[in-house]
Amino acid sequence: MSRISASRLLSNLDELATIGSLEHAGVQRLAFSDLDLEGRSWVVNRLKKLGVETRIDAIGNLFGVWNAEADGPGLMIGSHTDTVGRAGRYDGSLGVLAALEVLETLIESGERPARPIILASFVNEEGVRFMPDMMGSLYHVGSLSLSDARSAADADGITVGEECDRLAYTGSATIDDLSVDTFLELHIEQGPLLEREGIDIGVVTGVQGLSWWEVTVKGSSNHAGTTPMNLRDDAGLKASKLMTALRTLPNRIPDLRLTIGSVRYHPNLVNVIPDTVTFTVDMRHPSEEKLIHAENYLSDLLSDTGAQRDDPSRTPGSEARSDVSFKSLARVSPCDFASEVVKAVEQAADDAGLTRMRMISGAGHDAQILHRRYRSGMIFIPSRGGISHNPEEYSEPRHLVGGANVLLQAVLRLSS
Ligand code: HGY
Ligand code: MN
Ligand code: MN
Repeated sequence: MSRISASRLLSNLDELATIGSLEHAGVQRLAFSDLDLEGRSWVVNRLKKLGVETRIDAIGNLFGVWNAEADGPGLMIGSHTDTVGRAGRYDGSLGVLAALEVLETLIESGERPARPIILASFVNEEGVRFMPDMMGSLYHVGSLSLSDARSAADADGITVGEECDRLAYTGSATIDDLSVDTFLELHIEQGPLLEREGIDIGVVTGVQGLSWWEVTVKGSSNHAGTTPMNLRDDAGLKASKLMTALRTLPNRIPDLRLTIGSVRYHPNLVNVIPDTVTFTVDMRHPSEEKLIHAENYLSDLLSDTGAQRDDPSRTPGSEARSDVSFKSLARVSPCDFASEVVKAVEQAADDAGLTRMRMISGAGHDAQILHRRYRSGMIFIPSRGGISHNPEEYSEPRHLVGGANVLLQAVLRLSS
């Protein structure tokens, strides 16, 4: 059985992790930043050294096209190299570098599969600076227009379009000539299940749904010392009550995961009562129906005056609040991956002599978006302690190499 080069994959992972490495630990390559471009350029250079044609599209997605002359429809493998604020070195990068390693192994073998193989590195999968997340793959499948993507602005009002123009980040290429019909993504699990079960490979059958919201609570700022407590209109107090109430949703909706990960106060000063608090809500659920249920609860909770909420006879949303506004930042439905791709991943894990189990993904991924256009699937490897989006993120070399070998075997199976 052909195998990837373990040492080359591991040294590439180490090398890419030096781009954006943070002083104490971790990596930061926020989408559409200089470091993000440097990370993408590193991949472009490696592809060029391999003699693989590189294409950049209008939002900055990178494609490495090999074996384009083959007759069959294209098979796409990849992930993302942008990261969250204090990231580990494997989230996204493993999928792109394992795809690079598969290409290099296939080229070295001298064999020519029956279809073009395309490495993909999608821009702004994380969505931490510019929303929505999975922006590059949403654009690629036609779910997000270029103008909407370019007009997304960060907290300082800088837009994606401005950053793309400043960095000369984009191109005009497409891969439409390759009639891609399959996408496969290798990714770290970012959760505890595989490690807990002692299993090498997660055969991902689908991804849970995601619903992100931004909530803004208004009050009036005033002097912290002179203003009696009963005369305050404290946005901070009102926001904390809403946050506490929102956090009861998972008790009402089993398997709902709700996170309030970002809270911004204004004017954010020690001796001033805040007049504005903006916070985000990240909700996830494997069932579309339950996710909608959670969204309805959220909307009722945020629309109603506090007093009424305790009254069981109240009609939800009966009295709109003027001091609370909220908007959806991102929304992706749960998806089930193509059974033939799931099967190919299972067989590839067996080919590689690795243990495997079926599971759904707790985290959102580009594959969840590519699924709208191509039959898609994912391969997971264990994350130590289930930790991710954190410099402590770690996967053992044997699992990194094992995952890449399963990707290689799945590519061979899907392109025979
Ligand atoms: O948020 C997520 O689930 C992914 O890591 N972007
Ligand atoms: Mn990721
Ligand atoms: Mn991530």
